[in-house]
Amino acid sequence: MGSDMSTGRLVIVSNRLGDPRKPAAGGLAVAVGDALARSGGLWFGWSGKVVEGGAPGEGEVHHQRSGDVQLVTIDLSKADHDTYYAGYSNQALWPAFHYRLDLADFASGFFAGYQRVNRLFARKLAALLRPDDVIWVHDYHLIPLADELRALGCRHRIGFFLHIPLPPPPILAAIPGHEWLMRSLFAYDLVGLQTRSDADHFARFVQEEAGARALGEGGFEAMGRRVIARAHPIGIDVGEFQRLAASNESRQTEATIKKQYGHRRLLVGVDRLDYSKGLPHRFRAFRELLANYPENRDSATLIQIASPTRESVLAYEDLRHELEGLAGEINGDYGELAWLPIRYMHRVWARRRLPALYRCASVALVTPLRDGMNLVAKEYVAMQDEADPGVLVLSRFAGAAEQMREALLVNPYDIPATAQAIQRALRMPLGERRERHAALLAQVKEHDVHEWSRTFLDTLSAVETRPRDEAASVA
Ligand code: GDG
Repeated sequence: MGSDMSTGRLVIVSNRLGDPRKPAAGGLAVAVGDALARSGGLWFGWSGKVVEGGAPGEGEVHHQRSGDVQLVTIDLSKADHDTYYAGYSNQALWPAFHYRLDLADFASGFFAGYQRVNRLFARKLAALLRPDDVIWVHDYHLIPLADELRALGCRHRIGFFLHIPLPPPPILAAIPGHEWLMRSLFAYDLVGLQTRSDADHFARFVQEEAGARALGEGGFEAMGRRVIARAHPIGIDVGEFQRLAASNESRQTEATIKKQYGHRRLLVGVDRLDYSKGLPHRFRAFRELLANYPENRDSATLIQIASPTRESVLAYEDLRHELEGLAGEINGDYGELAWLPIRYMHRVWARRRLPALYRCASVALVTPLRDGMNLVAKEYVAMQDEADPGVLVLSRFAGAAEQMREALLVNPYDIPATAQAIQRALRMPLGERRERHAALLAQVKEHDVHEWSRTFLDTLSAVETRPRDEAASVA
């Protein structure tokens, strides 16, 4: 049987690390920071450094501390970075898991690099493990990590959380080596997915493709291994955002934006510049709004932050050009001397100034074509003035749509219908806005990031683990 987790050290593994002590770190650092600090934990991942000419499958390890937390990072050779990270993770798994097989590149060199780096991570991490550690692995870069650890004799409790969607079986089955990926997931004790529909896809896939037997309550058995796979939707740290919003800088930014755009209606979008986020569709819907509802001309202004990401990958460069073209066209067709319909910013907006942007916007456009969860939807809701809240227009294809039913849900592929929903959001009476917002805010507060990590780790600690000998021999 597995060890008692209450005494165990938490070990987080993710592709990149955050610094849990930095107040504006955001993301995973906030999510797991408390749990890491409480257990004097360890966080392991890639340092972000790429070594030109470095040997594949090797990398220097660095040790740092952040308060009570140990941060251990490893450099990657250029060959490993290009195949494991830019290649298999971001040009095969990312598009395929976002239902974009058309953009996926399954080059065999990518796959070999992915295996090699997971093996490297396992080897370096195994040397640091203590017997009662509990390991929590994050995201698609590291799916086979537990399998590699088990092959080295690791018997720890290991959980995995997939931050991106898990597509339905016919899409998964198109991935070369999908049997291997699926088998790797059975090396975990617990697999957390963002939504019930992702968990359904998992259940169908393992039963149809791996002949798994369902044991109830998300449990499955196949190949002599057992795994529990459940929906554990991620949330945000509402308190952290409230603190950011109360800061001087945030208040000043809010005042500046309000002064500058006082007589306009602001719409906001905050996304990484990724094709999954549906940005060209959003711009087209906004153009349709201006074309079909002329009262918005000279008034509605879309502020779109598109933070740079994965710029070495061609599909991202294409997207950037498409968006620049669209923004230019729309501004050219509709803009006036004193009004530009789209303020498109291809840069990172400081996190401490995000609340101001959310608070000034009457409408948030969160319209991904596919998204694991989408935290921006939750951040926007958390930052609204309860007395006069803005309206969230949310894609039904964001994981968040499963929880946030009171948003205006749209199909982002349907441009006229999305434009209509934006118009409805802009005209929504105060009473309806308050009612919808109150329900959404209660949801966001109840299911915050702390609840997410607590319930995941509680479930992991309660999983009945089996002797590992057979698992090690299967691997
Ligand atoms: C993956 C999944 C899942 C964005 N631009 C800027 C900026 N951001 C911040 C947002 C938000 C975060 O980054 C983005 O989170 P999302 O959830 O929207 O999307 P992904 O980055 O694709 O994250 C996603 C998530 O993992 C968690 O599990 O929800 O589905 O794809 O916090 O505010 N922050 C700053 N400047 C920017 O320009 N400071």
